Amino acid sequence: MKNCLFFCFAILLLTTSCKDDCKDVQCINGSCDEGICNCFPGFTGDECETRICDTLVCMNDGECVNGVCECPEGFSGLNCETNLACQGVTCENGGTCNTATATCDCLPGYSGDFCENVLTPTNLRITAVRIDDFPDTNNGAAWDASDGPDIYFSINTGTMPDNTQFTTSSTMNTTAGTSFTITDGFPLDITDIATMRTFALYDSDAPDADEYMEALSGKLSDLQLGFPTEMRLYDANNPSLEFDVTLMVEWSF
Ligand SMILES: [Ca+2]
Ligand SMILES: [Ca+2]
Ligand SMILES: [Ca+2]
Repeated sequence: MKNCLFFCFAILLLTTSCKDDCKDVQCINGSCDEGICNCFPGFTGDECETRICDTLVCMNDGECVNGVCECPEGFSGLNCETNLACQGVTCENGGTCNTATATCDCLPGYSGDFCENVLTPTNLRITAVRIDDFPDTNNGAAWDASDGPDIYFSINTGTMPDNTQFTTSSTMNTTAGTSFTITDGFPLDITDIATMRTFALYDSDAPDADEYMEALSGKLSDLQLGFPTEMRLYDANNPSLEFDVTLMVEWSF
């Protein structure tokens, strides 16, 4: 025990007193200066034991030389990650620069060298509808006596709801507050998105007459911000209106 104490104390003394010299410092690929290893090019680590090229990734066929990426013509950056072909090329409307051609690859609906032109859609295809909110009650009464309403969705031209033009199938006995998606009845192709339309929900009560639930009127073109894949029918000015429906759509140009 005594021996050990003395030994440990000696080690401690040694380490503190040797801080400023290189007696006990081993620099595998470098030279020692005041107790610190200065590594040769291409090496790193306390003892310069690590070859930088073992861990450095040089992209785009770059080659690691002495710890530095040497990039082929047309590329730059620490990892050769920058393709100079696209430098100064700014693509608009979500387009991305194609480094092979140094031109912009545009999202559907846009054209031009920089995707600056907005195309006019020729067709809007509705593939499904998701119902997120509908009136819980029929002016305080239950929609159906013993179970939930059997909801279907209609689209018609004009400002009044009309379930004789386009309707989906019904989702039986729905529960308020639970979203559901209807695909039956779709796709529906619409070429005139600027026409005034009414979107409505009904409770199917066949063989009796169906009950109208709620509706919203408007032009699909007013909802068009870019070319979204989902279009929400919702009245932001009247959030208490229990009607929140989202159309799943595809555009053609
Ligand atoms: Ca009913
Ligand atoms: Ca029902
Ligand atoms: Ca019903």
